[in-house]
Amino acid sequence: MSTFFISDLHLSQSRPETTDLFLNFLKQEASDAEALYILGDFFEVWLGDDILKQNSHDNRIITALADYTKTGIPVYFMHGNRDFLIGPQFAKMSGCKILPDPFSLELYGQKVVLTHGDLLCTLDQSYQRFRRFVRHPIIKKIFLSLPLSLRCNIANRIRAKSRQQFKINSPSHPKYDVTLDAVQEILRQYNAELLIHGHTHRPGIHTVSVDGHVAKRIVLGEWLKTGSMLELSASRFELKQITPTQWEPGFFDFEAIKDYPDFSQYRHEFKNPSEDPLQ
Ligand SMILES: [Mn+2]
Repeated sequence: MSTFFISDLHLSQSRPETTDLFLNFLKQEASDAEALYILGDFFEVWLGDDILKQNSHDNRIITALADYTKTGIPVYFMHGNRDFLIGPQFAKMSGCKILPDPFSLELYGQKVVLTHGDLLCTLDQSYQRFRRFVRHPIIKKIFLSLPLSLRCNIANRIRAKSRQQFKINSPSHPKYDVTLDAVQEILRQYNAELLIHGHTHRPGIHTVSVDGHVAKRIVLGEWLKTGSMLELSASRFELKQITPTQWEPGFFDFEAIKDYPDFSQYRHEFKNPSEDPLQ
């Protein structure tokens, strides 16, 4: 039995292939998971639970999650910067349990800390200020009380501004990645041996030294035509690529998949448990 972690699916009706990939993932790869953790930016944008009444795309996903959680597999959901307005109605309908960010737990004897990842990008101070502002309970309450058209308008303006920023600084600019200080601090604060996050779209497994101890940082990748997931069990962990299993006309794009990073390098087997730095 193993636990699955995903993030940064950015589900939206404009990218139906990613939605199909996720719905298929629930039925296939994740069908025998012990638990599924979704670490934020599950949706491209979320303007409030009340829009569910009029959005068939999002309803399809919620129904699939509800069917999945009804099988007895718990799904834990953490907010990302794009879907931090997901609220209790979503949780009730989907059967997901919402976790605070960050969240720590013990899994297979290891102390693990989970976070979406934006909190760790401490070089981007203006974003951190913006984050604190928009997540203030009063600001959230005011925003959610606005008419939907106005909420869309505000969200579009914010996105246009962030696209503009990307024109000035390329997405590979260090300010869009985590800082070593923030990583060490969160590992120290939770006394954790393993940190799992997404957000940066830079999948990988890193070793971090914290006060003389060795810890690991696993970064989940974004979902496009293929997906990224971490499978964690008592004896191994693997950062895997998820590919569409069924050929559908106009959907399975070999050219796009060819360019995707090779995930086989992220496979780790613990032949001797005592050699495992996480044990
Ligand atoms: Mn994010």
